[in-house]
Amino acid sequence: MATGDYDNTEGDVVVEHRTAQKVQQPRLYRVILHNDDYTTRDFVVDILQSVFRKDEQEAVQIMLLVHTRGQGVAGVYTREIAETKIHIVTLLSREEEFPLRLTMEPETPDPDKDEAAS
Ligand code: TYC
Repeated sequence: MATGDYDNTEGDVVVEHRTAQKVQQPRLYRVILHNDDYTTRDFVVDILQSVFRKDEQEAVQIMLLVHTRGQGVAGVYTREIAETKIHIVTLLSREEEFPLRLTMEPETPDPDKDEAAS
């Protein structure tokens, strides 16, 4: 190969080094906390700190938002983590005989669904 032949005009074989790589991002889900009249504010702030890893200030903010608006986002996770957190909080809540309810909803679109198709 001619030295300095960077434009490959002499017809040398050029090896393509790029590799086709498509990394699928995991689908994310919002865990929604629902208001009720019986669960104590302290319990909600506690689980937001211990299960959803919020600091006290953010935990109080989320609790008050749920209390006034009816629902709010406790966190965004992959499906299994969201399900596990809902399960743990529901168990802790029932131990205290609170009716606290949590649901989850997709944050990101289903990658298997063709968005162009209607
Ligand atoms: N509304 C409850 C009360 O006044 C507090 C509360 C907040 C309950 C958020 C549930 O998800 C909830 N004790």
